[in-house]
Amino acid sequence: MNHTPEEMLSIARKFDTTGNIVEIKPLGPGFINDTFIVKTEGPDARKYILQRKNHLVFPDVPGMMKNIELVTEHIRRKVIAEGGDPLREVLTVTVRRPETMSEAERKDPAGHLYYKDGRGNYWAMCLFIEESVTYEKADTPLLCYKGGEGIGKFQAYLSDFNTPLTETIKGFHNIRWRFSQWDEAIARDAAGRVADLKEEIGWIDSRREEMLAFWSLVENGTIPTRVTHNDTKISNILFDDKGDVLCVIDLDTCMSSTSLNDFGDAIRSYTNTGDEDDRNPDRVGMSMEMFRAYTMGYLSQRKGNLAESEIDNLAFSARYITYEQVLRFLMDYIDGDKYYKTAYPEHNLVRTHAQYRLLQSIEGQYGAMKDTVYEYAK
Ligand code: GN1
Ligand code: MG
Repeated sequence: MNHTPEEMLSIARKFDTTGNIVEIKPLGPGFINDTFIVKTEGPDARKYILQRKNHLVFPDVPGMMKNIELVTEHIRRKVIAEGGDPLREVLTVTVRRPETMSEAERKDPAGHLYYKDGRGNYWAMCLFIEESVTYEKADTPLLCYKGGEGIGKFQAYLSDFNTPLTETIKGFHNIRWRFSQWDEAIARDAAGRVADLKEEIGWIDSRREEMLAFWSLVENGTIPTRVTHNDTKISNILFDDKGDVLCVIDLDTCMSSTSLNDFGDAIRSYTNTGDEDDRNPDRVGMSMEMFRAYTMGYLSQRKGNLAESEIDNLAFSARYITYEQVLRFLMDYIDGDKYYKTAYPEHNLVRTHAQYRLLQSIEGQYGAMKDTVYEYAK
């Protein structure tokens, strides 16, 4: 569903940019949303990020944008109080130009935060943060340490955030909910692929009980609920040129859940010696050195603030989130590739195999991971 340059320009002009818009170009390999960079010229020229938010994945884009406004305003107050740069250390949402808003949009409490075009697409904009660096992989332990420290700070900023947030994706990291989707996907067999996936389906089935046992601890309150990011892979973090975390981006899934999601998903991403979708599973595995560095950085910020149940399950969260990712890639393959963008027909199956190899590697090093957590939690 492509938009003409004229349509893109007219969409971008709905937002309150400074300067004259001179260029709109696609950016990055996002799996869910379509992202563009918008350049303006003139004395107050700037760059902006324009996104078409995937409303099939996020059914309540207005609610999601309201979450993002609330969370970024909260963090901005903290950044200012610490003497930081509020335009670089937290995302800044670019609001609508008031004169482009309809009466209904003015009445909508989130109406200034998004534009819905004539085709039913939702668009939102934020400032582009200049001189920031992103990574697809973590190549050094220092980068892992810094990434852990950055997410630790992000969670600390939000530790006193008390406004209820919209659940932007139902049951996002709730494995009980994922299993109900999974069982339906298997029964539907929409793409006729189930018969050829006996082995892969077995990987999911054999771990069902231990995953449910973990999630029960969240459901019964043993593991507390906090405001968490829920998508902490390395490419969702901006670093500065000194290697410190500058800003946490991609706040679409920021909502209440367990802080363990953020640790687990980061370990899934930072410690992988191969790629998330590596065609050669022999390249894939968890680097204990990277695990140690990330854990050290994260706990340097959070150790006094986590419950014992969180510390006890920190290492397990990497198994949980990686398992969930295997399930989600495989379920999408079974469904006929409806959720994740794919670059080739078997892409979701390749992702499934690569993430499964990572899961096995994490399981094999689980004892050492727990020891490392306790070492830095002291
Ligand atoms: C998606 O949106 P993005 O590319 O940061 C996905 C994550 C997955 C990740 C796998 C909303 O993240 O949950 O872990 O791909 N986001 C959503 O790379 O489903
Ligand atoms: Mg992202």
